[in-house]
Amino acid sequence: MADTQRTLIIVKPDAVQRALAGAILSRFETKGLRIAALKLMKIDRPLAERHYAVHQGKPFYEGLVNFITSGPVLVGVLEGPDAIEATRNLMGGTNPVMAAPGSIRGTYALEIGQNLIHGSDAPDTAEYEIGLYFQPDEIVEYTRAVDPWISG
Ligand code: 3AN
Repeated sequence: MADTQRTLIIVKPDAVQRALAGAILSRFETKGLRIAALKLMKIDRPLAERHYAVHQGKPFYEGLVNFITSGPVLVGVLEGPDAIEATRNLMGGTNPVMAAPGSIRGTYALEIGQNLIHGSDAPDTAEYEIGLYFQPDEIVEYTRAVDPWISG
């Protein structure tokens, strides 16, 4: 059985403005992942800079920080077997033009700078990113009646 993991997702400002937030969240739910935390918020510049610290100095960094702070986002923690990789696969590749058909980016997006969704890329980044957005007591531990039919 796969390891249960937690991962951070951000439904980005373009998704909220395009009224795709619910549709995108629904993709993760129907996959079987459990929502362990969720909030609508505006990311301020200091938080965006901490989140995207690894991209500092890259040509797209400034645009990336401006974009993620440009409007409300839905930030969440998803939980489930191999949640990090499962989420990344559902998101599709970073460049939506190349993203797999059927993936979130492959279905709804065309521009790398407006690619709708963020998901942590590894266990250490997931832990770091969850800690940026949530206090430990904001993450809810529970099981759903369907969980044994999804995993276990
Ligand atoms: P992903 O979001 O697929 O994990 P990362 O972590 O490499 O991709 O990049 C973070 C974000 O930076 C991407 N979601 C995208 O919005 C932006 N980005 C990455 N590479 C580029 C690029 N070459 N040009 C413009 N924006 C980029």
